[in-house]
Parts: sequence; C-alpha cells; structure tokens
Amino acid sequence: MSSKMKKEFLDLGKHPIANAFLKEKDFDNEFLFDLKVVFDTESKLVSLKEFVEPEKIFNENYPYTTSNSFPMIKHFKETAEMLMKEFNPLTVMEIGSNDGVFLKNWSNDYTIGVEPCGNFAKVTKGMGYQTYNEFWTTGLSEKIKNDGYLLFDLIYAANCICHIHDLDDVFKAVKNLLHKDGVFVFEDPSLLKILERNSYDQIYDEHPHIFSITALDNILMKNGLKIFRVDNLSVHGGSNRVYVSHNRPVEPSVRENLQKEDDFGLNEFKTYQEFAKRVEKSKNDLVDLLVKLKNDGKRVMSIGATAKSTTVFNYCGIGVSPWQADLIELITDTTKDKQGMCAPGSHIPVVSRESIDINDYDYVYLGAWNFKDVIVNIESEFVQNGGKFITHVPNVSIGSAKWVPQGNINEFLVEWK
Ligand code: DWN
Repeated sequence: MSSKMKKEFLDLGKHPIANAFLKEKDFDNEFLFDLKVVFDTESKLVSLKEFVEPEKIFNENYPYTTSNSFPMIKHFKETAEMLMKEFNPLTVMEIGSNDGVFLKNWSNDYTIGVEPCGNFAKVTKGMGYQTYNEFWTTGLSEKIKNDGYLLFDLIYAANCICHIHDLDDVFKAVKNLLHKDGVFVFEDPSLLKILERNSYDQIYDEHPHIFSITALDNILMKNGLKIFRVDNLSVHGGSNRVYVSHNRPVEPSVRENLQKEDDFGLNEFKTYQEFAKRVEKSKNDLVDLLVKLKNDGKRVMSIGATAKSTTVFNYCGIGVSPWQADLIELITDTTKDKQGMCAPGSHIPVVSRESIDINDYDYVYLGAWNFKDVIVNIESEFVQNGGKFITHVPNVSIGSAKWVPQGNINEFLVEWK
C-alpha cells in the first residue's frame, strides 16, 4: 500500500499501551505513542498511523482473558456449536487462542492453537491442546506444515486478525494452511458500527486496523481468498463475523454489507472527517459532565478496566491532566491481574468489585459499555438505591435503570437521557 494513499483524519494525542496496567514505581517509564488514524483511499482500510511493536503488547504479562469477560464464554460456545453443525470440520486451528474459551469446545485430538502470549499458551497446553506460542506469520504456517499437520477444515480467529500489522502476510499464511474446501472464519469490531455509535474507544495500540467488509474484500481478494458470508454480531459493541474460503459461492450477505457500508459513506474520506468532529464533541461532553458532577459534590467510579477506557481516559485527559485528576475515583474489574494495578496513562486505581461499597458512589461510568445490560443487572442494589450510569456510546448520557418484564423474568433496562 502506498503511503501517499493514506490520509489522516483523527489525532487522539499521546497514548500508553491500552492493556499495560502498572504500579506507581513504573509511572516515570511509561511508554507513550501518537495515536493517529488514517484512511487508505485505495484499499479503503482504516489503520493507525503509527504501529506499536507487537512484542511490547502481546507477551507474558498480557492481562486480558476472554474468560473474565464471562458473557463471551456463552458466545464462543454457541459459535463453536454453529460451526460444528454447519461445517463439521475434522481439523481445527484457532489463531489467537487466548485462555482457550473457544478451543475447549473442540476435541484436543484434532484442534491446535496459536497464541503469542506465553501465559495463555501455557494454559491451553495444560488443557492438552498443541499450542504454538508464536505470532501468526507465513513462517509459522510453514512450520506447522512441516510438523506434519494436514490442511485445516476450519481456521478460526476472534478479535485477533485486526491486531496484526501485515495483513497480506496474515492471509497468505491462512491460504497456506486452509484445506481446498475449508473455511476461515474470523470476528472483529465493525468499522461501520464504530462510526454509527461514535465508539472511538475501539481505537488503541492493539487494533492497528479497524475493518470494514469493503476493505477486507479488497485485501482478501488480492491474496487469493474470497469472503462468502458475513454475519453482523452484537458482541463488543458491534462486530462482523467474516466467512472466507478458496472458492465457495458468494452469499447475499456480502453484497448487502458492502452496500450498507457504501450507503453510510465508508468509501469517502469526508465521512471520517465528520466522525472526527463527533469524537471531539464526545470528549467535550464527557469532560463537561464529569466536571459538573464533581462540582456538585458527586462521586463517580467506573466498571471494567477495558482497553477501550484507556483510550477514553487518555484522550479526554481524565486522570491525566492535573485539573481532571479525580473525576473518576477508581475502576473495578473482575480480572485478578488488573486488580491492585493502575490504569495505563490515567493511573486510576483498579480494584476488585468486592473491595468497595458501590453505594458510596453516585454514578458508575461504564468502561465496559458493551456489557451494560449484564453490569446493570449485577448491580441491582446500586440501581435500587438510585445510583446512575454514565456512557459515551453513542452519545454522552446518564442512565437510570428500570425494572422491565422480559418474558417470565424482570430485568433492569437502562433509560438514557
Ligand atoms: O480485542 C480485544 C477485546 C476482545 O478485548 C482486545 N484488543 C482487548 C479487549 O478489549 P477490552 O478490554 O475493551 O474488552 P472487554 O471485553 O470489553 O473487557 C471487559 C473488562 O471488564 C474485562 O477486564 C472484564 C471486566 N468486567 C467486569 O469487571 N465486570 C466484565 C464484566 C462483564 C463485568 O461484569
């Protein structure tokens, strides 16, 4: 791709590594980089202007485990069941197998994982799955071939392909190991949903690319593979599941998605310039709201020490600028490796949910807004005591939850204002 084709549309300022939680002693040595975003007018791919070395991000200390985002366990079980039913694969490989939440739905006799983070590769090896503790490259695909593996009927990857810099190499490596009748299925956040919902917080070091179906279609085609189906998913605030093969007939969902993206303007640079304006407004609205609450003597905490909230807090200066130091007092997270640490850049303390009394706070900012319905229902006592939620997606708003009948049970649903 020629760099002349890449046009910058968003500058989110200096950012740390989104998942590099740290202790106070390491504040002075924190690595920061310029988080800027470009649109390639030729391939239509949206990417970061500056990539961070993968070894700095994905290593022994990488803390995000799929199993801690527990609603995802059900998602991966259902995905595996669907893939089993439709494609009945005899050989399966997962790229980016994390702590094995997808792998464990398949027999370890015929399933292997690829995972660059040593801590997770150890877990899936312990579960009996052959796991290559390496980055996904054409070199690794050759090694797997030389180790005697047959070509794979199913290659799967979730929230992984958009993490890799060199997409031509990624897809060449897949082509190298995909059986002639096999399917490559991968899920990643949807660029269209991000633009529709102003969820700019999907932009951080781990996402060097944000995929549209349009860009993927162009890049896969160039590498001799073809998208034959697209599913739109609600997970992670809106993702696409993309089905790829050597030569299966293309289904209507591909054309429909390409059309939807074109209708929204994803092929035009001005759409991204308009998005950049909405991102700036989102920042101003969030800071204004938090400053007002602070001045009114209200206390605000956050749930979910997400990579996404690293982007929000650093872009908005929350916890970063001295005059915005304590707008959000703390973050709770279910992940043990994040607890007792400080959030990247903002240095807001991360603690376990059990260690605090949520009723001491007036507002909860949803760092994990993608799990808002789950979190609101877990925090029923806070809701009953009049506690309120804050989100910035799709617009900065305050939500109060109400009991609403859902079939046979009552659930909390948030009404946003
Ligand atoms: O692609 C990626 C996605 C899949 O996960 C990575 N690049 C990094 C990561 O992004 P994230 O940190 O934004 O993901 P989540 O899944 O939104 O993270 C949710 C966080 O919130 C986890 O640390 C677990 C925590 N959590 C919680 O404290 N209470 C989650 C739930 C549901 C809860 O009730």
